[in-house]
Order: sequence, then C-alpha cells, then structure tokens
Amino acid sequence: TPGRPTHLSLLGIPLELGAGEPGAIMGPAALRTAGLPGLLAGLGHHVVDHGDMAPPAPVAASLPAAAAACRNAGGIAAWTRAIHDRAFALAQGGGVPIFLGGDHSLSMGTVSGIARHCRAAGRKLVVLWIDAHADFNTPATSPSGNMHGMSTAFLCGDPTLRPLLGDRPFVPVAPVDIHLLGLRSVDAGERQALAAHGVNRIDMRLIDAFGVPALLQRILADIDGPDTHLHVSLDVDFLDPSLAPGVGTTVPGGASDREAHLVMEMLHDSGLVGSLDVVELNPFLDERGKSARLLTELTGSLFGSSVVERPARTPHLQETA
Ligand code: EXY
Ligand code: MN
Ligand code: MN
Ligand code: MN
Repeated sequence: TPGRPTHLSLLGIPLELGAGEPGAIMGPAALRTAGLPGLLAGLGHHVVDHGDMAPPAPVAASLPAAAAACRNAGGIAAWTRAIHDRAFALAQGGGVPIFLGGDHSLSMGTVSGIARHCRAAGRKLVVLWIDAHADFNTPATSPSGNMHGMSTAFLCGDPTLRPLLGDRPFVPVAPVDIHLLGLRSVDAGERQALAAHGVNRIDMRLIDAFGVPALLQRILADIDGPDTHLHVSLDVDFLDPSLAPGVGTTVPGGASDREAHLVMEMLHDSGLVGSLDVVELNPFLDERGKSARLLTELTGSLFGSSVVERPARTPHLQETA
C-alpha cells in the first residue's frame, strides 16, 4: 500500500544537448504515455503535472578555455540555470518534485536547485546516483565532451563547470554525500578522481556479491536522520539493456527487474526521498515502450506501489495540503 499521500510535482525537462545522440528530448512524453501521472495518482498521491519546460533563451556560457571541448556548453548553461530556478521553486513550495528527462546533464540544474533549497530549509542533502556511469568527468578528463557525463563533477564544484550556473547561488554537494549505485563503466580519469574525493562507489560486482538489501541498507542507515533529504537520480542505463534498451548509453551487466524494484521499494520504506530525477530515456531507441513502462513501474515502487501491505516510515510523504 502507499504511504501517506504526498504532493508530487512532475516537471518534464526535454533536454538532449548533453547526450551523445538525439532522442531523449522525447523522454517526458514517453513517460506520460506510459501512464506515470495516473499511476502515481492511483497510489493516492496528489499529483500536479507542470508540463514540460520550454527551451530557455541562449546565454553566453563563459566557460574557461579548459572547457572548450564540451559539446553544447552554451545550451547546457542556459538549461542548467532555468532548471535550477524551477527545481528550487518547486522544492520551496513543498511536496516532492519529480523531474522527467531528458539527458542526465539536467541533474546539474535539479540537484543544484535542491541543494539550495536544502540549505535554506536547514536540511542535509544526500544524493543517490543510480547509474551504470559515475558522470564524474570534467572537461579535462571527458573522452567524449558529452556533458551528461559531467553532472556529478559539476555538483561537487568542479571550477571549470561552475560558470554553467551563472549568478545563481551555488551550494556544492560534498563528494562523500554522493552514493553511486550500479557502476560498470568508469573512465580512467573518473576512477582516479572518485577515489581521491571519497565518493561512495557501489559497482555491479558488489551488487552481485552482496545483493541490494545489505548494500542499500547500509547507506540508508548511515544517512538516516530527521533532517536528511535524499535526492534520487535514476539513469535508465542502471538497468540491464535487455530490460531497458531505450537509452543511448547501454552497458551490459545491469540491474535486473527485481533488483531495481527492490532498490525503489527500500527507498520508499526509508521515507527519506525528497526529490527524484528519471533520466536518459530515449524513446527513439526503445522497443515497444518497454523501457518507458519499466521506468514508470519503478517510479511507482518508489512511491508506494506494493502488492502486500507494509508499514513505511514516511517523514517526507506528508499531507501538506
Ligand atoms: N563516461 C562516458 C563519457 O563521459 O562520455 C559516458 C557517460 C555516459 C553518461 C550517461 C548518462 O550516464
Ligand atoms: Mn548518468
Ligand atoms: Mn549512465
Ligand atoms: Mn546480476
């Protein structure tokens, strides 16, 4: 059964400039077509769909010369600022924002906006990055120039990426407060930087060896506290490509259907989740909507879909009307 009903604010972010190939611009539409708003409402939540963000006006990126290799830096800068503003405003308004992407560069805006909200609200932000990749490249280490591979580096305060946010207040996320889950593709430069910064890395080998419950329970126990806001950033490529082919960056050896659902179910039961990104869905690469459907079901599990009634701690899932 669902926990207590909560206010869920859906926002579509049709962004694909950070990815290596087009298609993620259609992600929000596919998630709606798969029935996400209705599923969440059917769980008893108050769902407001704010529609899709309009493409923001271009800005001069003014990134340092070191960032010259970034693809679409000016466009990403404009989107990051606009997304940040919307994310901050939605979080300040109460309820749980759900951001429907769009490629993973959108999280530079969502998480920075949520971080600013958490600082204003006196809450501690922890980020769970569920992804085959670390997205911890900088312009100096990126093998591709694709900015969806740089989001966590931006959030931790990489100085060459910092200008993307323009004059907005930047509240960095401490590397030790980022937990990467599902890793199986990390570039050499990222690997070194992740270790140096103390980012928690749960790769697929650990999941194979110890299973989701022990690994996730340890994170949840460590971060649990009345003032913790957990932001979940769910990249489609966490899932095995056989289950979710609708993404441009498939990597073999991903999570199974049940592993992924269990992650979501445990997160729901923790009551810690305050905001969510669902990113990288590329409907052009999908097979008869299966990836969109699975993501929709996983989001349902995160918000209380369950066959059997179970008690859940739900400090964030409160009636705020
Ligand atoms: N590490 C590779 C790069 O930086 O180009 C691939 C990044 C893929 C990022 C996807 C969204 O998770
Ligand atoms: Mn990603
Ligand atoms: Mn990824
Ligand atoms: Mn496995």
